[in-house]
Amino acid sequence: MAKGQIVAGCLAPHPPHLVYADNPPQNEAYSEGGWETLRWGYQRLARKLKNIEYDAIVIFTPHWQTYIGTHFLGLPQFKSKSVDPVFPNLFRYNYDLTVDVDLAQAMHDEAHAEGIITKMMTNPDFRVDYGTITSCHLLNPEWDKPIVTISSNRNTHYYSPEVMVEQATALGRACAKAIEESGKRVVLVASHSLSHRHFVEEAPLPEDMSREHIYNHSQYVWDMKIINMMREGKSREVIDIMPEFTEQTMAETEGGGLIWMLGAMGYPEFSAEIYGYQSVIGTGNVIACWDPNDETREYVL
Ligand code: 2X7
Ligand code: FE2
Repeated sequence: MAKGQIVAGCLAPHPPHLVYADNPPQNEAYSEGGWETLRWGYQRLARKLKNIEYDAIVIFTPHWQTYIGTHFLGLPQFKSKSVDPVFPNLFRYNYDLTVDVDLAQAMHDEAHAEGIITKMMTNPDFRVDYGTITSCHLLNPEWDKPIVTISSNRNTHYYSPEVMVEQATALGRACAKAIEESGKRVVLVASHSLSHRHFVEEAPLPEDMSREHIYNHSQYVWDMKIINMMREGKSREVIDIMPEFTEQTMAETEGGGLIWMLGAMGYPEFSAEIYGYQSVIGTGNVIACWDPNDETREYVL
């Protein structure tokens, strides 16, 4: 059997606003659009993924927060309605998704062997978080690939951002090993924004783009610093300054997604493809892809 491999790694932010703005049949709310820079960027990345042969999407989400260990979706199907607890006016999404349980179990076992506390989620009534649903919907609106969702253990809050770096790195190493041994071709997804200071009052019309802007210039400067490092292929340096970035910008990197993904990919030294940057309720969101294939890697933006 050929060795499995990671065929792409995506940094895929999950503001539910982007799904709301797209008006897919699965979502109950109706919008007049909005946040096109990110939505068009996502559409372009989704077209790229369509041209890559792969077996499963493995997604790490900060909105499935676990306090004891790292959990993996562990049943072949989950079907329910996902409602954003903060924005139920925008996101009430009926999902019906399939899970690659063999791959999830293999990752669980490898992570356990690394000394990480792990658990398979086998409650059929478990409600999948909106981070998973949003990023997966925008990257693959057809939902024609099975997924594996990995929870985010709250290391940053229990201990420190430095402990998060160590734990998420170990998890990335374990997942990479499981993928290699599975023989599968896998797309990794770190589902989160960058800087995370946001507004405190919603506009009467959420998609009123005259109200959308960053709320703090230093957050923007930090985001640009990180994005430039991604462009320059400095992924190890991105991880090195992650604790400081996370603390200063309240960044959603606190959940460990990017650390996990870049660690699993062996800290790529090639440029990340950038598909768009825009604020959503003031948070900083970049869509980026690390394509290990020299022939298909592009300069997008
Ligand atoms: O979860 C989110 C997010 N990360 C960014 C923006 C808006 C809402 O929800
Ligand atoms: Fe979020």
